[in-house]
Amino acid sequence: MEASLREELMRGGATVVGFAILRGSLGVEIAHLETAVSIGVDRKLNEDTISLLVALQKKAARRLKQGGYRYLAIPPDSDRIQETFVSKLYPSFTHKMAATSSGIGWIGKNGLLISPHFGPRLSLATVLTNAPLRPDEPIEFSRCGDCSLCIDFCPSGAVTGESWSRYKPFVELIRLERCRSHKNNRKRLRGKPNCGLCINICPYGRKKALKGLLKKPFEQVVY
Ligand code: B12
Repeated sequence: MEASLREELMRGGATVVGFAILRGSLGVEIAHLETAVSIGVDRKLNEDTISLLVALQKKAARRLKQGGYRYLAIPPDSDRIQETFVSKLYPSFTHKMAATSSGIGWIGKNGLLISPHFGPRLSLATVLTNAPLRPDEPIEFSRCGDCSLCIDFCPSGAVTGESWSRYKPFVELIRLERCRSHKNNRKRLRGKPNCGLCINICPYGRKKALKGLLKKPFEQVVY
């Protein structure tokens, strides 16, 4: 089922799809759905991306339902939906956890899921299920190395420079208050909160080298 589900989602517009077992990492309300289908789309987290991610989740859900399995689609932007069951799951669930666990990438110094091929430009959604999907290999350590571009270029000084690993997953990577207040200021001044410099500056997954900063994109660098 893994191969055909992955293929269907990729045909539907997913950039990457991974499978993971999240045993021991889920809250009690959802612990019975310990298998994750993690879906990444290489776009900005705008309305089109959200609609595509939601459509892909529906495809996955339909497939799982046909197979007689249970599922729960955790929406990409569920913090905007108040007072629903999924909106209350944040303390026990994050899309990034599903993505690292299914080998899609690691958590970079910029606090974002970084895919070796697409960098931090993926937006994420997850479908949890009790289907016995064979898991992919998790990525356990950061591959950011000595790179400090996101630290140097963050306009609010929010990136701490700490390194993520699966064994120290909640280390403070981003000073959230600084990131939030910068976004709020942008919203006040420009009408939109988007910043995204820590995405744009990341050399992973860039099509072109960063002129004067790096000789070649990181996707060609082997650690
Ligand atoms: C609240 C929120 C924010 C807040 C706080 C951000 C933050 N860093 O926590 C604010 C408003 C500041 C924000 C900003 C942005 N956000 Co935001 N945000 C969210 C939201 C809704 C919840 C995140 C959250 O609080 N989770 C709880 C905390 C505790 O977990 P976490 O930090 O997300 O993830 C940790 C765990 O997953 C853990 N982990 C990883 N692997 C494993 C494995 C195991 C076994 C375990 C136990 C743990 C573990 O490590 C992670 C880092 O500590 C998510 C959607 C979602 N539900 O996931 C989007 C999300 C994280 N945001 C996203 C994006 C794109 C952004 C922005 C780039 C938007 C923009 N253009 O400005 C910025 C980036 C800022 C930054 N550098 O972090 C994307 C990230 C995509 C990616 N490639 O990583 C998400 C996933 C939305 C999506 N559906 O794609 N965001």
